[in-house]
Amino acid sequence: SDYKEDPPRHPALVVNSKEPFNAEPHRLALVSSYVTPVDFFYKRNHGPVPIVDDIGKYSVSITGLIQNPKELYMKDIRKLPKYNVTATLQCAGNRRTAMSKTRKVRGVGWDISAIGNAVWGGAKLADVLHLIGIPKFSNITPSGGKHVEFVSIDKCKEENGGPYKSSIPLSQATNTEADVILAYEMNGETLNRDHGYPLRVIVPGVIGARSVKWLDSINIIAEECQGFFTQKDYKMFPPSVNWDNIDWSTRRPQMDFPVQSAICSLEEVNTIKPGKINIKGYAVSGGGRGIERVDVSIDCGKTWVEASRYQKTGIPYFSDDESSDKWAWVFFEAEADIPESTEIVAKAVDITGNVQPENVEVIWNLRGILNTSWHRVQVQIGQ
Ligand code: MTE
Ligand code: MO
Repeated sequence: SDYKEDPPRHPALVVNSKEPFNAEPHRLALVSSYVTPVDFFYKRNHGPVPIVDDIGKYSVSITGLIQNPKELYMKDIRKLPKYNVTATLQCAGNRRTAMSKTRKVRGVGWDISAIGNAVWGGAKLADVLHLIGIPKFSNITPSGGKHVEFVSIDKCKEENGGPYKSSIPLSQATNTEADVILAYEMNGETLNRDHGYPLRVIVPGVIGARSVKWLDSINIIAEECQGFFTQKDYKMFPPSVNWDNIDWSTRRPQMDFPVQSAICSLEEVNTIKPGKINIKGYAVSGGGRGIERVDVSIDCGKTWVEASRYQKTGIPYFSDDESSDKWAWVFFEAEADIPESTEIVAKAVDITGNVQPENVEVIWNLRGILNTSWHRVQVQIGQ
């Protein structure tokens, strides 16, 4: 099969699906470094990893509702100012396995590690679009373009063998502050094949599905992308909607990620000796909204203590600190004395006061996306 050409992967990854390849790191590995090493960064593919072997010939075509369509080669993109944006990427399906426990959902099963934080190096999309004559901070082009569609090189069954694609609003694409990047580097190294070599989009603060890998073309279009992943997937439906009564047109494609947190220093069920334990995990919100607070409970959510927060080790994180990484997760940590078997819970609050929902039931949806419910782990006292 085409999967024979897929790149080698780190053996420590938990593989949720082999073909296409979907894998995540173990919980503890995830919080062992603020910038996730490439090898341990979750991999979410919808088809075989495409091969681009002649980088000199590789180009991105920019077409659609613009005056002068253009082919941009790697050298053209590298000529633009280079930015390094530290941004957390999270799959909308992160924590899906737990959502499936209340009622079955459809999709790849993920524990809590379909998320990672990387330094993405590349050109700003706003600069690329400026190069072809679209001013910064545009809402519409003279010919009526309002959305920017990213089309990949890969082929997936959801698109009947066609390429993966999705779109974002032109206003976001041309907003230099939104930091949308065409990345050719990840953590200071050339982007690897699994993560989109030679060029991928990074849309900070938005569900991973919009950050199209293996970029082939950029189309300026009037309506949002009509492809599968924008119209027939990655939409959040109410718990009443099932596969018999679903009407995809009634919901908008998910963009910003809601506030999320998870405990990574413990498994779902743990056996520990009575005494002190370290509760450590990540918290992140969408749209560049910082994390205001992380609350931790060691009595199933009856009482709470505030955890400490940091991005760089040893430096406390404050959501209004100019020097913090706006698009990146924060780690939280709390020490607790556990005398008896209990449930440990974490919930985060972002700067606008959004809080994670208490139960998964109230946000259950048939595609199993956006499980941002309070993260709960069980500890049992034993030997
Ligand atoms: N881009 C292409 N071309 N093909 C894909 O399958 N998967 C998307 C997105 N971009 C995908 C893609 C999804 S759902 C996610 S969560 C992220 O890429 C995953 O990026 P990663 O594999 O670098 O972690
Ligand atoms: Mo995803």
